[in-house]
Amino acid sequence: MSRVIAMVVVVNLVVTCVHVAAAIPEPDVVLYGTVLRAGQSVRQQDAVVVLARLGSGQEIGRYDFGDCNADGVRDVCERSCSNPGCTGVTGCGTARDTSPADGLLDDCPGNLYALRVRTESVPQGLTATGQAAVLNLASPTSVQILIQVGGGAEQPIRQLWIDERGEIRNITLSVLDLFAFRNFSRCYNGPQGASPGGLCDAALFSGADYDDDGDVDLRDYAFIQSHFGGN
Ligand SMILES: [Ca+2]
Ligand SMILES: [Ca+2]
Ligand SMILES: [Ca+2]
Repeated sequence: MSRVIAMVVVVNLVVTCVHVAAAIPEPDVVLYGTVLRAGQSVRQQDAVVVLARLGSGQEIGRYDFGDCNADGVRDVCERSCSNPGCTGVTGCGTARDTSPADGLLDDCPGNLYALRVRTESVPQGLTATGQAAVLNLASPTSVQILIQVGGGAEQPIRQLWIDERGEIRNITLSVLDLFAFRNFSRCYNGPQGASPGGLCDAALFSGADYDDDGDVDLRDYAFIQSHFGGN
């Protein structure tokens, strides 16, 4: 009897080991660039957060303009303990701002966002963690990019397909408002069309390609309509 129990335990252990074999972490995909809100660039220390989520809702990336170095200390306090609400805050007044001395923390990308999106590969026999975009050329992972302003509700602002490890992309993100529609109009060039140039630079074109299929067409217009944030 005890031998049978021992065998069951061994089998269970083997099954458990196979079951929990997790995916292989891969280099993050990095999105960077300007975030536009009402036609203006969001600036470092503004209360704006950019997030990446899987279809399940799982967060797989976050960039907080208010804590751009992600050290848990609001950057406005990191700059100076005498800023409003910063007296006595641990870590206040410790920011480096010398190269250049421009009022922006040195260890952050100026007034740009830099959103690191976690990725993983899942060879046969391993299991996706659900905490990262799975890399699969035949079936790219759909990732939603959202924006949160002033601690309010998250608003979808872009769809993204991820299938390449370590990719770095310059994309102008925008709250979906009338200014986003204006930029869409500048970049609109129909299905499979390339950027028309002029006022539509590469980052803006990529930003107006809301469904991430390489063109700026009426499907992208439909994305603005369905996620329009007003004004
Ligand atoms: Ca900080
Ligand atoms: Ca600086
Ligand atoms: Ca498109």
